[in-house]
Amino acid sequence: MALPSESLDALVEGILRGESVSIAHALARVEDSRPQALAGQRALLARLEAETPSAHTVVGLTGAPGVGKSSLASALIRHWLSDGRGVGMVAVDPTSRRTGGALLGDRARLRFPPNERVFVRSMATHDQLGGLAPATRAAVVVLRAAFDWTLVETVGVGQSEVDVETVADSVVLVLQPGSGDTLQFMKAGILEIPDVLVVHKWDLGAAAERTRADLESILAIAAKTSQGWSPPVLGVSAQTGKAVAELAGTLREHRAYLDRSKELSQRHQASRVSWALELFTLRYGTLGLERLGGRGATERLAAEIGGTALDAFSELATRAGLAS
Ligand SMILES: Nc1nc2c(ncn2[C@@H]2O[C@H](COP(=O)(O)OP(=O)(O)O)[C@@H](O)[C@H]2O)c(=O)[nH]1
Ligand SMILES: [Mg+2]
Repeated sequence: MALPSESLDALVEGILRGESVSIAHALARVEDSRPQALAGQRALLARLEAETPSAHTVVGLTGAPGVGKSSLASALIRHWLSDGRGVGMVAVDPTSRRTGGALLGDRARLRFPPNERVFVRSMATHDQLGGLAPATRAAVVVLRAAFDWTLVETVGVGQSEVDVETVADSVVLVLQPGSGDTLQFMKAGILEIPDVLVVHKWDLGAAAERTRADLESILAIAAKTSQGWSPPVLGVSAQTGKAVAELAGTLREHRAYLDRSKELSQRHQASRVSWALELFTLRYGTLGLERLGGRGATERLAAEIGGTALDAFSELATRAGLAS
């Protein structure tokens, strides 16, 4: 159901001011997966995309469970708040077998005083195809309209349903001392090289230094093919606060690089296309894709259609003769 236009105005204004009540209301609307919710979502999304301040940045924090992503997010959020910036966060836990305790731990780590300009949304899914990814993307659109910085925490290294690079402007891979498996993956070229690498728990000493040295030797090989931005490796500790400010500075620099190189608009376009495709595949499956000539053709079509990801999704459904 679409909102009357005055209510939509009030909702969008509340979000732009970073008001929790408006943000929570909008998140509930965009997370509604019923088909009849689509029209209202399209209107809201179009308004938010048009009015999102251009300076916002979405940062993906990814890495294996336990490396300290939530703790690092908390430290970054505190840094940004003390710098007068507002922060939104989506913490995604796509693994169904994790205990409730782990999630509760995250919630404790990510608690802030109610008067701060911060909004944290935790998302857990209990099955593999829970529609988690579209909800994450939609939440990001709401949060980035409200705050300068939006963090998305996902369990990375290939297991995640949400490909974090299709939601984030900057991707930070968090490793801890002894991250042998991840390093092997990188060496084998299985992992995409993220924009920033963090060797976390730097307070652990020599083991952290060894991990950084291993990482730098892998990157030295990869750097020969990279152009423009060389991913820096930072030794950080959320526990002691070491290099948290440096990480925030690096994220600012990466954002400036994205602007300069025009990569930002390319990433936004890729994100729009992958979201439209994901919604379409979720709703209509291979039958839908076949009607449009297969996955590649559907993707090209989505890229040609203007508007938001939801507009593209609706248009794809219409062209496939499947719109309800
Ligand atoms: N030594 C050390 N331990 C940390 C640091 N940050 C977090 N931890 C611990 O690492 C564990 C996992 O942290 P968490 O933030 O939940 O990791 P996540 O699963 O990646 O989100 C917890 O027991 C934290 O107390 C750090 O900077 N140094
Ligand atoms: Mg976590």
